[in-house]
Amino acid sequence: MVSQRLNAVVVGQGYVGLPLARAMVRAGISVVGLDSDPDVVARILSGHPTTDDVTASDLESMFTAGYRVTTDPQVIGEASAVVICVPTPLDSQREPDLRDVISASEVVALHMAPGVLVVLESTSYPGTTDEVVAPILARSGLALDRDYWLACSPERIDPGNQLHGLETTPKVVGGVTRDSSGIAADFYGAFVSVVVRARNAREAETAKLLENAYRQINIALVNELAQLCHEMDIDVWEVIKIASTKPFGFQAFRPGPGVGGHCIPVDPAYLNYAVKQRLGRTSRFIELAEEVNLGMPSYTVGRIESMLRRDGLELDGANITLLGVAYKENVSDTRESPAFPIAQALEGRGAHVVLHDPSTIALGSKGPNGVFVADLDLALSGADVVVLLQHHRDYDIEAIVASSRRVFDTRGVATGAHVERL
Ligand code: SAJ
Repeated sequence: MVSQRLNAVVVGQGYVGLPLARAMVRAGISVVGLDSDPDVVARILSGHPTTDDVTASDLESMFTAGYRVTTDPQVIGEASAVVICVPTPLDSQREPDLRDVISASEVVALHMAPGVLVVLESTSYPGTTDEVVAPILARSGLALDRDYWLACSPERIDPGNQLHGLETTPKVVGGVTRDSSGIAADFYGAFVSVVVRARNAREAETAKLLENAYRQINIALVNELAQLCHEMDIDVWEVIKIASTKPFGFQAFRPGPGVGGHCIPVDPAYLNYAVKQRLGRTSRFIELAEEVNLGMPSYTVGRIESMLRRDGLELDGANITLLGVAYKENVSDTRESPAFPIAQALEGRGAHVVLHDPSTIALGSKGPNGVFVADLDLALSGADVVVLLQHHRDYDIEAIVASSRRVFDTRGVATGAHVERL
């Protein structure tokens, strides 16, 4: 049984780890956030959350309830549960980069004491918990299912989602053994309303990748449909609106300028990697979806060019304003944002690019291309084309249209004689 020390260490205090720590604190669990980045720890200690989903007042309440944050891994030795929430990006070859998972597991193995449950929440390919994390923890000399337990519980945080939070989203848990599954399910049951017990870690890992491959593929479907409809002079936005009236068997996805974030463009590639490694072939669906979605930034640039050319203008020398640097609406995170490849391509064609986003964080993380302008009116003034990349709630679309010569709308929300939609 997990030792009675009801306390937890959450490794990684980013968009997954910090909301997780908050949920545990709210359930009365004593929580320490452990992050290897001193800047992250300093930022949290100064009362600034690392994710939009946790507010400064949440953080204050967490500290009042005893939450601590540190870079000192010694805290692992007193924990009854350690949850690993570190990034699992792709490397330059678009293959899984498990360096953070490996180093976090090594730190846990070095400091863990008997009676601890270890959980991997980072999204990874089937077999990561069993074949990467488990052997590292075994180096501790402690015995699985006697001294410690190991499970996987893939994160399901939807950044910016006001409706579904961690506590109210069913939590999948899969242990490397039956005992570990049970222990992990009991642990999560203390602060999540519904725990879904997978039979093992692999099924839990694969379920997560299905969830995100499903989104990537369906987004690619409507991105391709948008291009086909444009050429057939059919309004894809109306088509999706009509199809959405079907109350069953259809979920609306919408075209966009590209697929960003640290999940949808990344996680399916982890599944494809496992398929390649184990079966020596690839998932054609995932590869085609990647090709379509990764092609959307250049398709968007092509449409902007056509729009200018209809008025006798060229990209070269044009003033273009991009609205929305974050990777999706109403978030400030810019990871994998399509704004960057679009800005780079436009500048490569000689355009002068201005970028705007309502969130200062997004502005602070400027890419190598384009000039950030914090004031919207200034960003709009003089633009030959204003491109709406993200439909942030702070944007008054009608006012933007009224202040622009031309608007290229990639989100299907603007109307007007000088507005063109993706
Ligand atoms: N996008 C479209 N069209 C759509 C939906 C999304 O172009 O119809 C774009 C968005 O603009 C964004 C990208 O795709 O650039 C990803 O958006 P997303 O909302 O699908 O992805 P994330 O990464 O913000 O959050 C998702 C979660 N989203 C939902 O379930 C709605 C969920 O899949 C995961 O919990 C999370 O990734 C994760 O952490 O895996």
